[in-house]
Amino acid sequence: MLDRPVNDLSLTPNVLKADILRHLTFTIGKDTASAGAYDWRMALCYTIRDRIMEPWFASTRRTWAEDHKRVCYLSMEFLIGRILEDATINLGLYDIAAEAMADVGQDIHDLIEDEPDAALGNGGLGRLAACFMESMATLGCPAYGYGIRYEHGLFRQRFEGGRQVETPEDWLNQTHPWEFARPESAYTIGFKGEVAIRDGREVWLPGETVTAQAHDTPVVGWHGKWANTLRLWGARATTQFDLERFNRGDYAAAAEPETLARTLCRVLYPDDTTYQGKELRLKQEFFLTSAALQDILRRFLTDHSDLRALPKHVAIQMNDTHPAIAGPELIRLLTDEHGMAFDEALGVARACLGYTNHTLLPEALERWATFTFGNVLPRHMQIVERIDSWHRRAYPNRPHFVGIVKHQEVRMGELAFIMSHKVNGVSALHTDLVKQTLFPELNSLHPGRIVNQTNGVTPRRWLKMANRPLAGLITDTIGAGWEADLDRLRELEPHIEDAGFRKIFGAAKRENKVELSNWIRAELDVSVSPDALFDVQIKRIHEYKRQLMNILETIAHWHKVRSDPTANWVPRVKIFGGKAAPGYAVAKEIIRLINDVGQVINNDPLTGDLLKVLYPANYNVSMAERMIPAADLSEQISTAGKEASGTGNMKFMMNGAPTIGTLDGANVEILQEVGAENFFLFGMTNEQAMKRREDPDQSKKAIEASQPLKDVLQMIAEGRFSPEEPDRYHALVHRVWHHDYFLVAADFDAYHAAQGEVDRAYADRDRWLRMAAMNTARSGFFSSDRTIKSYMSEVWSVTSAL
Ligand code: NBG
Repeated sequence: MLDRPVNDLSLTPNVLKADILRHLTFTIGKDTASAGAYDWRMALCYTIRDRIMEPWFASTRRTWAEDHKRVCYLSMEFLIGRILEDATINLGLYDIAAEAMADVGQDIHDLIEDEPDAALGNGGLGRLAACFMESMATLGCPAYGYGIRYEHGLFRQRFEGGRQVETPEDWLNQTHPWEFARPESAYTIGFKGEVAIRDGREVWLPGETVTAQAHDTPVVGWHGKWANTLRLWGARATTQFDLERFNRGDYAAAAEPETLARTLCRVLYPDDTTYQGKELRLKQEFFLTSAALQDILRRFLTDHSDLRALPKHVAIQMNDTHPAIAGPELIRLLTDEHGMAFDEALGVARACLGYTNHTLLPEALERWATFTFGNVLPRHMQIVERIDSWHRRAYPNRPHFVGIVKHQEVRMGELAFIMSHKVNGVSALHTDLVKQTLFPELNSLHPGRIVNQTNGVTPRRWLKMANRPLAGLITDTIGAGWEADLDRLRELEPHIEDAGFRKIFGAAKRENKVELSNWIRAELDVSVSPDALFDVQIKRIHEYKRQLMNILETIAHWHKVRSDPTANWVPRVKIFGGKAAPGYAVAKEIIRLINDVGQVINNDPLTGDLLKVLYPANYNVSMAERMIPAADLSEQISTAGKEASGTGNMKFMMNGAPTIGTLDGANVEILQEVGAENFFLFGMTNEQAMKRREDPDQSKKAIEASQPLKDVLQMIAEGRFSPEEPDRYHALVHRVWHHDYFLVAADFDAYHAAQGEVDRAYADRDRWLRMAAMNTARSGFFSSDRTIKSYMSEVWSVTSAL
């Protein structure tokens, strides 16, 4: 079915073509004879961008005219990926644009592939922020996303001899056609210095300053009905270039202010689960937060005068603790700069602020040494102490060990909690654990403050755009409109009984698998059969996500196949994707092991096409869009209690890939929706895992009891996968035997058995197709539209402006 342009029904390919040619000439400065892919892509981007202006301006005007309450989403990460295709589809312009490009001899696919992937995030947390921006635009929820315009996004990954090598990402080397620089929206951000008393009031006299300058990118929702702004801050030197010093020959000193500015927005910290005590990171967090809050107050004050009314007009969401300095900074602005009394300012700030927790891993909960914190933000240190003593007085039952400042550290989780009117977890299980294990005391002091908001993903990008064959089948079967009303996928269920439907469903999946196979051949020079079972684990490499268990099980499977290669095995293609934080040595060893194992297995003539192990480098959003639609099996095998939610799991489900997984994060809710018969559940629960860890010999016992696992570890230890360096993995093997905190050994047999069950199910084509289709049909709950509606009513008290 053809997409229709949504704003302008008279728009034809010819009209669009004229625009493209006009941009090619006047914006890009090229003629058709000399234009390359880059030029054509730019011309197309500007043409599409033009069509976003009208809904964008209209949305802004409407928000102001109606004085509508708005959401400000503060996040250190926005993992947006490519924009061209997504925007074109949301505007209903895809078919017209494809035709217009074909008319000038260009393939729109090639142009789409030419766009750099904006990787301003590490993983789930950043991609969630991007899905939320799209859903807020789709739902007409007035919103600003506030982030940092990193010069280098997440590093680019290469493999050298199987090892991860990082190189800088340079997405801004080319013009980024979607953004508008707003030099007039600039704010001074201070650091360090001292606090003085002036007229009886504290004033902060920063020792260093930089200027935050806005860059706006419009985010358009489904059918172009609404568009919001993603405002990313860049930094520039506040002080003028010091000509005097320069003339004296003191070049380095003359450039100091520029260096600070440049450094601030240079890199995204490549780490999503371990916290690094870097002063620069704290400065980045404050830079983002202060710029956003100053912007929020400036906008508010253009047509209001009473700052006490702020919570009626803005909801500010802190995406994890990274912007948790928002509490003290908002208090500082309200008191020091606008003269409000402390207690009143605290009340106003708390009524505006909400905090989303994204992880229970203790190493990811930010804490700053009071020395560092007080040095970088001396005024905020005072305010934090004042918040803490206010809280202690207001809640006299507060146990002595609870508080923001403890053991000479500022604890950002506690700060964010105390300064928010709502705190949320990101899946039902995670939220329970936040209540019981992370903030039990604060939870009982503030009953009802912690609420659950199960994550979701945007079906426009992850189904409509990424999986055309399946999206087409869905529209043909239940009609248009499901894209913005994903519960309607349930209407597919009765059709699953129909063999004809199942056949087309299978054909759609196969089409995606053929495409992925072709890509794999081109990228990795390995050929795989599209009829094999595509078993995919793509996510950050972390011990708790247990890629190690997956590769150990792969070896066990390989061993079995080798012992009887002519038996009736289900051919498998094991696909891995993901980056490890550069400083995370164990994760990097796991990457190397996967690559080493792949080398051996992929060249084993005995197993041939029965088993392949693939690990394309530099996993990112665009690679996910390619892999998820082609996946048969979704690996969600984290140690129970460790994955807060997961969002990849939801994308696979939508695209008709059943999950093999543990009772962790949103898997629990996926299982509930799809039913046990359509999910391969295995492994310990969180309670069992905690109990198991009490036994110091638990992993040893598990290995002794499992012949397959013992054999696998033996093979690795003997250097079967690293013959040139047999003891390469001694430390890793030793870890599994003796320090297996993530319970790889203890869950291994259950996982191995579940994989056997997967093989049996896949061998029965009809059974498999039913399972796969059922996953799609029951995935409606995981639309981020549902999540955002729930935030709007339960956290933000914001209504749709549509
Ligand atoms: C991640 C969790 C995921 C979750 C995303 C989005 C961080 C700190 N946390 O399980 O690990 O899906 O957040 O909520 O990146």
